[in-house]
Amino acid sequence: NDGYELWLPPANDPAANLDIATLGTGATLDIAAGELHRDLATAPLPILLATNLRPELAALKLPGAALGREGYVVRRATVAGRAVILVSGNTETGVLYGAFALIRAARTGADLTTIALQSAPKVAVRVLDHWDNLDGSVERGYAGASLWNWWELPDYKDPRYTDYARADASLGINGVVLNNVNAKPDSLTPRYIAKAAALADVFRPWGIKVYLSARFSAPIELGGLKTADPLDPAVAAWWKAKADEIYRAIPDFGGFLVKANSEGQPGPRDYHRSHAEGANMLAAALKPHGGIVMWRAFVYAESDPDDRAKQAYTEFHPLDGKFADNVLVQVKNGAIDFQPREPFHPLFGAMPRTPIMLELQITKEYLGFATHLAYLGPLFSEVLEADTYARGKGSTVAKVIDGTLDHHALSGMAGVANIGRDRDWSGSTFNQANWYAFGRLAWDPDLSPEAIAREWAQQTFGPDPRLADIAVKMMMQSREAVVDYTGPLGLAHLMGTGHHYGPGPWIKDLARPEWNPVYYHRADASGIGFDRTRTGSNAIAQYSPEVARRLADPRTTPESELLWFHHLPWDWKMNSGETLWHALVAHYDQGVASVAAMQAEWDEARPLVDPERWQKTATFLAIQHREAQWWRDASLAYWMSLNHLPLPAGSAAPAHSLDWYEAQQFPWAPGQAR
Ligand code: BDP
Repeated sequence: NDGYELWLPPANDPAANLDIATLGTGATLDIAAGELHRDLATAPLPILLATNLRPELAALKLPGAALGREGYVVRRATVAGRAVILVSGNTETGVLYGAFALIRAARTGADLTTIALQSAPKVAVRVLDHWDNLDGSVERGYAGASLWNWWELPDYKDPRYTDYARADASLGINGVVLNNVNAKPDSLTPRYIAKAAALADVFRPWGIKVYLSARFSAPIELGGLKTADPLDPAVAAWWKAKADEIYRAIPDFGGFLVKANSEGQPGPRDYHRSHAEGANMLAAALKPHGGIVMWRAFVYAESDPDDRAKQAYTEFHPLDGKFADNVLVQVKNGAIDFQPREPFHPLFGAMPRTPIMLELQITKEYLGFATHLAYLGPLFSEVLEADTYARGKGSTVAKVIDGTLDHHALSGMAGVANIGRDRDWSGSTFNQANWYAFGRLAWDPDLSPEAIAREWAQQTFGPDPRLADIAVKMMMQSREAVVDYTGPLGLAHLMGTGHHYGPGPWIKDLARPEWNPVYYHRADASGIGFDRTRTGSNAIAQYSPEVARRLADPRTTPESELLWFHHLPWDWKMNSGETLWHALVAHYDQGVASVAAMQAEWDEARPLVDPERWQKTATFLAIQHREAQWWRDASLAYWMSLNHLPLPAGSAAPAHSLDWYEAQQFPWAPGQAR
């Protein structure tokens, strides 16, 4: 088993001969029926697929409005005198999602004779952001080359595109941004629009819309204009014509994703215009066609000497209420950059008049690439469950981004994809779970990451509960292990330069201060941590007063975020009574020990898993163990060079000197920006 079938291995039972019927016809309805034939081994009753609109179903009084455009009902019903399992929704897409829910239920051991499912997505725009370049490379991708074969498109539509769409649709993912946020203008040329249109044709019956990352300066590069100033009428006209052109090729085009004035990308600030003025100009071009703009708030400027963690808020908070109604502001989970743990971004809850979407990173840029096992469900849920207190207790990030807190119909969640052309799509079996968890949480941000892990494991490995138990146990400890060996107690951004793999807490000579790990940990002989309270950068003031009050005092700050918000002496007494230094060392040791525990657990799974997936995972865990040790040893060697403290009794000395760790080099690492 090479993992190609993801969590949807076909039942492969031609004898099953299931009785599956549809009322009416349609491409999506046919796909839904096909999926049930493909994936279900048995069913206790005939299965009937139909939209609620069918007169045959009128007597059933199925929920209508509650399902919205994409929700479904799956339940026993009697239709035309026959007992069936009915899969229904207001649209064919709803029926398709219902079919996948039925498959999921069957695969996770539900009794189909009593099945009664009803669900509608809480988030409207559920997109994967592919950071795929037109040259076939993937920025921060660790699973091979880009899935999109731009060379062969639009003529050849690799069947793999359909398999990809199946996987997305099985989770309810309804949008795909095809190209890197660091966008090239070429993706907006007629040649590439035709290629995007070919992919859109494949994805459409699976309920998936195509979006493009747009380079803000394209009117100059492609249109020959002198400026990309959003208030210049010629610029606005260029974008309007471009949008019209795209919609002629892709009538249901989703819209643009924009990274502007960030890390060298052009944007409205180049013309002294605001992000809102830039976004609204694009939004106006898309509006007549029903398209949206996803405008990223990931900005930090060279010219701004303030704490990097504050800059996005400083820039975007004053713009609340200034964005057009088809703009979503896309905010990363934390204020820095997809670290293994970050406190929630202060913009959540702070812009009530603007729909804010959440951006998560599924690809593990800062969590050991594809080789380390880190199940991200707990990371995703941690931010979703975080309470912003924006409208009092219970104002969770989930409620901000699903639009319920501030009554926005437009809502969204984006995940930076971890998908490439590797046979197993995501570089490892367990990385598939991160794609899965993102999709499930985008549908329902309140799902439990542990429940998601279990349903993923059962579908991926088969129904044996012993195996699912082992997999879930490993998964649920895995992300914390990475936090422990890379940056415990709120430390972050301590990685090597460029590739972002491996430890580099000593790095201090990069051109911009905030690129250097020393900027983030601020350690010296007397202490460690970034003071973001009133005596420091006062970043905590960007949170609601309730949250800020808790964060102002190290005693009431969660220990997991302690050094993110506070600079403390090495002998600071933790709540446990031990010193900060000893607690820090214990976390590093725990990180390495957790990986060893995962290895032992996976050994137990050996008789229960196919050899191919077992072996690859076992090998990767061995790499992870070696590198967890490296992270721990290199970090401790560095901290000790500053604090000159001995290690607590029982904690082993680093294997090498600090010089040795500092001298380690990578000639090449996958996924780097080019
Ligand atoms: C950073 C990545 C960089 C991306 C950037 C972004 O290192 O490659 O371009 O995020 O999100 O984490 O724009």
